[in-house]
Amino acid sequence: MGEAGPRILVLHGPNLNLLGVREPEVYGTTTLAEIDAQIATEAQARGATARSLQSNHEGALIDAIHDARDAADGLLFNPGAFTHTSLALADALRSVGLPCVEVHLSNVHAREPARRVSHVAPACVGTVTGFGPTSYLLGLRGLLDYLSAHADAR
Ligand code: CA2
Repeated sequence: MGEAGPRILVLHGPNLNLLGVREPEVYGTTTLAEIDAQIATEAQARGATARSLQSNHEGALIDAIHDARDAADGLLFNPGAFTHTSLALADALRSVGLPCVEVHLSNVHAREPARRVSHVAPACVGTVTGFGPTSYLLGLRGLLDYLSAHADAR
């Protein structure tokens, strides 16, 4: 961990670039830029820094996870629908060994059965699901507390 405090990489998966623009009845009216600004403010208040990246491409997300090995101390990750399909993202998380918190806007357990399955969750230290944009802030809090508690291990 650097002197500037923990460095958090926030990753958003497919279609989340449309937040606040399409289907507000399902995913709300807050845009991704607004969520990223809230995360950055909250991170700063906790002495951390947060950088955000959204991609609709599984390979780009895998590359970002690999790059995070040297550039971040922890990951906050909404893998979108890749959550339910991607062993490759789970493998990438395991391969870098960085603590990751999985977050979802919707309560995936209250939706279709296929969304109750997460391939990513077993490679994460925890999951927050169902609180809209607040899921990210709760996840950030959990991740920063986890990093403080495990500071010696890194
Ligand atoms: O609840 C979540 O955060 C999800 O990761 C969102 C994914 C969904 O496939 C997961 O099961 C749960 C979908 C993101 C789609 O985002 C949109 C945003 C605006 C309009 C349409 C889709």
